[in-house]
Amino acid sequence: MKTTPNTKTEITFEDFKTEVLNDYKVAVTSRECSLLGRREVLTGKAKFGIFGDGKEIPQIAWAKAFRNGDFRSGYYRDQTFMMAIGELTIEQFFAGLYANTDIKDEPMSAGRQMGGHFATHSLDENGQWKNLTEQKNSSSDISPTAGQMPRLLGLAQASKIYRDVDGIDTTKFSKKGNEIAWGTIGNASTSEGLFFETINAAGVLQVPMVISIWDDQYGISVHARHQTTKENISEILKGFQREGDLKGYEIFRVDGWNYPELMDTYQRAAKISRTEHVPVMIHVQELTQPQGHSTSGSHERYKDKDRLKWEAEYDCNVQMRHWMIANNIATDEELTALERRIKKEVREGKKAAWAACINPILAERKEALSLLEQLAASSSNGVFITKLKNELESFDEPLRRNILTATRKALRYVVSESSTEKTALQNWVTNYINTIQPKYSSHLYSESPQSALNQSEVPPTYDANAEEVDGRVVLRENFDAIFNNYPEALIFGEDAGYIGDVNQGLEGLQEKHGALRVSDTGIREATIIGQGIGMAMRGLRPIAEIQYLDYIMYALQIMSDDLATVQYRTKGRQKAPLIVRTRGHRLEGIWHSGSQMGGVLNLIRGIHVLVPRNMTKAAGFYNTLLDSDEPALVVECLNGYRLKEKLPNNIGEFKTPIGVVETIRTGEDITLVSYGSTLRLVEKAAKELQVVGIDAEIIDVQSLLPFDLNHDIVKSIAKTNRVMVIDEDVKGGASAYILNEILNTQGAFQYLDSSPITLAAKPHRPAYGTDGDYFSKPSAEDIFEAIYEVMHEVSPSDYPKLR
Ligand SMILES: Cc1ncc(C[n+]2csc(CCOP(=O)(O)OP(=O)(O)O)c2C)c(N)n1
Ligand SMILES: [Mg+2]
Repeated sequence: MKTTPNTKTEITFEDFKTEVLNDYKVAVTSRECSLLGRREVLTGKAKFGIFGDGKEIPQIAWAKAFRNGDFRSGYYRDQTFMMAIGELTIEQFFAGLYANTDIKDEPMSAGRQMGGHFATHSLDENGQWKNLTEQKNSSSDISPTAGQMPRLLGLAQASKIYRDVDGIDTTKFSKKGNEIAWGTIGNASTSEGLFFETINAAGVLQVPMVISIWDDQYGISVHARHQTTKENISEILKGFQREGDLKGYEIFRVDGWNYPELMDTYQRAAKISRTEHVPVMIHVQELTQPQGHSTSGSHERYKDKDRLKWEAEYDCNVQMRHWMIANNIATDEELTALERRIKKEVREGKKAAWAACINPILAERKEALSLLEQLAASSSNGVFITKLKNELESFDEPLRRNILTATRKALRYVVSESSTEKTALQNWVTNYINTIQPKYSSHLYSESPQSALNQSEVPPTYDANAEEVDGRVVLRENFDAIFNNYPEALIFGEDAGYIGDVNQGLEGLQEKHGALRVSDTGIREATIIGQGIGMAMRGLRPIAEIQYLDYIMYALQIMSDDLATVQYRTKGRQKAPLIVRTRGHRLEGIWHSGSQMGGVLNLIRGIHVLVPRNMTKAAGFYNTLLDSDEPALVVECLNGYRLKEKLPNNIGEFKTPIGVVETIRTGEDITLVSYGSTLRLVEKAAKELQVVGIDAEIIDVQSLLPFDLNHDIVKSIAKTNRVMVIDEDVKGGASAYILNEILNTQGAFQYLDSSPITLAAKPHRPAYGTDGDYFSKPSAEDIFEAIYEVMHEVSPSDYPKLR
């Protein structure tokens, strides 16, 4: 059903006619899918529908300009484009609507995302890169409006890096950086900060990005007058237009119902962006939304009669039809016949998609029914079990939930019976859950051989007379090795380039490795992450630097919504192994010593969260991560750059393992669990406790996500029978997360002789100054006293009250 790309320069009128008719066919097919899709939701076969109706013709024009190797970062209106590039069939469209969990039927997300969220496969079934230059690529969509923008920046920047940086193996990723990253966004979503941040950054970076704005004057029910100054986004962005030597954008405006003009505009846009690496904006105006926003409402509620009348007339498919007739491309009768054929084709495709979705579930139900029948015959509670069986049998369109509800409830009726039928059903249920659960839960993290968990530790080694250097020097030497060893690695962030980061961990490296690989960015945390996501999706190994942990809040949304879900939402068919480097915890004042680790941990499941206690550990994490295919956040200790560390002699080679804790002090009386900057205070307190006869064991968590995969903490508690978790987040934050892991995952409660305790910071932000810190976060005295108090409870005579 694809469109033919516009490559020929001279074609006959017959060729031209065929091409235009084929374009119209794609547009009408897409529209029929939208119309029938809506009906499928309203009749209950599908849960929710959001479609591409009213935006068909510009997407046909765009598809013709889109080449192999190019990338899309768009949103839910782009179904016609996906069909036109040959990446979405009628059956696949409906498979998405029905949430078919088989990736062969539903390649966009294996049923994990609602329909209208598109993707292509960058990875094969083993998680290995496909050749992206030989296929048309779409990064996987997310629902938050404008959330596609930061990633778009990185997808475009990758072309620049591939074109301008020497030494990278580009085979699977780029042909001389000639790829365009194409973005789409709705008119209303341009109100989001992420849109403006991305537009500015792409203008600064001068990357091959073409952003189309689908303007239908509305964002659900809210009119442009509430969304956009002057109700016109390209009008207010005029200042971005490039002029002479002043670099900027090329900006086009075009009506969305004008087929020939759209064709021309997209070809011109592509040429400029591809050859000159200039960002282009195409404001596609006068679009419509024939069925309203989604299946959740009707647009008659907020559009007046005049608008509805105008929309019917200027429907882009209708206008294209007029144009074809007026230009002798087809007659009304021919088009009517074509439309009828397409209707039938879509109906048949829909039917096939439904069969593919429901048949496996019907087969599973059949098994369950047979087991229930046998159980009923053998049980004294047969009547009740038969009732469950009949209920399950009565569903015309059963869900897996129905199957499990019936079978699991049936087992309750035979709890005190024993029979082979019962054992058979028990085994079936367990096996069924084990088979089905991964359809919904796999691939939160990489399941490929390059998973970070498959990387083994390589300890740092030292010369006998190893030099003691500032921690930041260990990092700098290691980053230098990384840029030598991995030509595809690059780092960028605020002050990361010219001065080599605010703590000099990159000192001199821009001069050595070039301003494209060690670079300064604007102050724009969300798009710094977006740069990383997009470049990582195209085979580069970006390290995005967020200057301080406190400011990761600006980036957290995109880390949570986009980066953390890439593998999961594509069932392992896309990846973005981005390393996010930041520094945090204890320094000075409210915004330079935050430790909002609980929030971070809970929001970015899907990204590893690593909290090295010193710079050697941090460097080892970077080395591990570069050999793996997963995203991670590394939080360096902000107060550790000037502390002395021995310089290893295997810089660039030693690796800190992920998900492994380290016991940094052994003891018999209590296990202290902590991480990062707080550890130094815990160590100090432990030394002081030794003086009063309390022997504490200290464990450095190092890796919060994943957490202590070998369950070493519970082994320590089995010895000490007591545990305290200490950190500088608020109570209920990361310390609560850690305690939950220790008690619930590791089952430590059975070894405890004292109540488990968390010692954390005050609930307010940390106050400025040394005393501000002392009275806001756990101090060495707080830690000492809290542990002493535990031991006082154990033996008041040995440890009399301190105060
Ligand atoms: C961050 C965020 N806020 C709100 C929503 C709910 N929402 C979904 S679509 C939409 C309107 C988008 O309008 P527009 O960008 O013009 O795109 P259109 O649907 O008109 O093509 C809204 C408010 C969302 N998905 N994400
Ligand atoms: Mg809109």
